[in-house]
Amino acid sequence: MTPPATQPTANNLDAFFMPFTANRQFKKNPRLLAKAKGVHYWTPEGRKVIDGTAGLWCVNAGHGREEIKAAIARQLEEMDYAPSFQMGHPKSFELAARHAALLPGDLNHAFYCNSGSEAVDSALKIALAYQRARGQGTRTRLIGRERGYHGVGFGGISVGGMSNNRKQWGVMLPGVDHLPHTHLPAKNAFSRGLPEHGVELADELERLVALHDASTIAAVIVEPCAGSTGYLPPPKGYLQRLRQICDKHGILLIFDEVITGFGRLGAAFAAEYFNVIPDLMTVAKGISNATVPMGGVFVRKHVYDGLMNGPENVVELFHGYTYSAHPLACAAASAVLDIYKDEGLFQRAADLSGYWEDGVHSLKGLPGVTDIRNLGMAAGIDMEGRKDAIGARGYDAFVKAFELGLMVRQSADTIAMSPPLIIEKNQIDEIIDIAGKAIKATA
Ligand code: PXG
Repeated sequence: MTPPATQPTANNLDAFFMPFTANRQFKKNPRLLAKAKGVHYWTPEGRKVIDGTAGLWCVNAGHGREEIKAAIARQLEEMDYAPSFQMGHPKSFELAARHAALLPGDLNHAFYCNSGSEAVDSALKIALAYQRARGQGTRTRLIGRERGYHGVGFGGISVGGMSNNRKQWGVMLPGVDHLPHTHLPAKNAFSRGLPEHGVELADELERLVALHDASTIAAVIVEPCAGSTGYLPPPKGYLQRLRQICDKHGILLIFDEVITGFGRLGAAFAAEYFNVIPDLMTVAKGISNATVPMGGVFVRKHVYDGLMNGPENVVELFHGYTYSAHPLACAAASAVLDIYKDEGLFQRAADLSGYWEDGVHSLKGLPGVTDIRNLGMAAGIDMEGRKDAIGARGYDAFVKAFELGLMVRQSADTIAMSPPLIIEKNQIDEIIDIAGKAIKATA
């Protein structure tokens, strides 16, 4: 028998059932990436593409980092795998202590998993288990937010608020409600940084408490800045208000920092940036610079302690993954922390964010651009869509940008950009230039 070809060729793209992709459209005209270094990708034909999205908001320290590669290789040599159920390996404890030291407030325990979706479902389960352990077992309701993205597990899509990610799956988890989203273009269009209007949208949580009663609500989960839906920084004072209402009613606050964590806002975490400490925080992506899949849930002392209340010989949380704290992921995550620290990348992001803001807002006035938003090293650009074809212009702009040598993300007719934090000013100029051309070409 002839062995199967190893090179992707025009006639063997069929077997891979691609995630979040129009498979048939893609396979007719594929966009392939074959090599990456620094802030660039190269296609198999050798065409250079600047990475305006840090992969999928995850390669914060840039591609092909030798230090991470070396750490993973060393770990693979030493020990490929060890279980974390009733066993342990040193690097997982070391990494958790390092994360605890980096985290604000008393967020000082780390639960590890392999993706943002797992982090979210783990956090929701920890929240429910905690409420039960403290004698509040009637608190089973979970509150998310419209336009929220919390990954693709059943918990995550239930609290999530993007209809395309929900409508195929029926009723999902019962007992979930949603806060309204915070996108108010009529009042806040072209805000630089935090939008002025909308703090009162946090009070909608009081309305949900009045409706359901606090005794039925376990937790609220929000992204500090909604990412996937097209980047929506929170209105001024909004997260602080949510924190106050949660405290008042004994509701846990979960920040999904899968995108905002590890430097995107110019601080280690959004919790630090906003000085609002959630009870639980979910992370992934930048935790390992996307080299080895990894996610995590960081929990505050009272949540961890609250779960340590039964007999000492009984498992406190019947939850975990074969690959929780995988040695290769821990080695990578530790090397990434060294890079973030040694290169001062979070501060670098803070220092560059003004230049980035000026750059993205220079696109105001291009045909059909209806809003531009930014915070830290990310931005969202809304474009007027085509009549009866939601998302068609956004898709065309994404393809055009790729043809012109820039990778952006598209959500309906919104373009999102979030470059690696090692980006240089002249490379920001290049990103803005190409994004502008792609927007113009698709008007
Ligand atoms: N929470 C948030 C806030 C996310 O942004 C997840 C959870 C899920 O992570 P995993 O690792 O399970 O994918 C995410 C993921 C986009 C895009 O285009 C964003 C994500 C994933 C893919 C695409 O904006 N975010």
